[in-house]
Amino acid sequence: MKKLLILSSILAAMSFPALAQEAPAMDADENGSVTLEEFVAAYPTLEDAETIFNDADTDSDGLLSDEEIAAAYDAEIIPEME
Ligand SMILES: [Ca+2]
Ligand SMILES: [Ca+2]
Repeated sequence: MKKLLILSSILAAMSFPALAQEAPAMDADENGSVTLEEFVAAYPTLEDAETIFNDADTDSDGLLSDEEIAAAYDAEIIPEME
């Protein structure tokens, strides 16, 4: 009975990760930056994903930082996640 209670509180905690609302699920390996591969994986139906990625990657280092992603959302370069 006690084990069941612990399990359900673990599951409840996992269902509500902090910042889930803020951080897009693009950074699959959660290393703080998004590669083109991760970007494409997050938007499998997006046409011209590479072009959009390069537009969003303002310092052209091949990675999207949190700031670049936020700016790209603001500029509507990246469509809102469904
Ligand atoms: Ca990553
Ligand atoms: Ca960049």
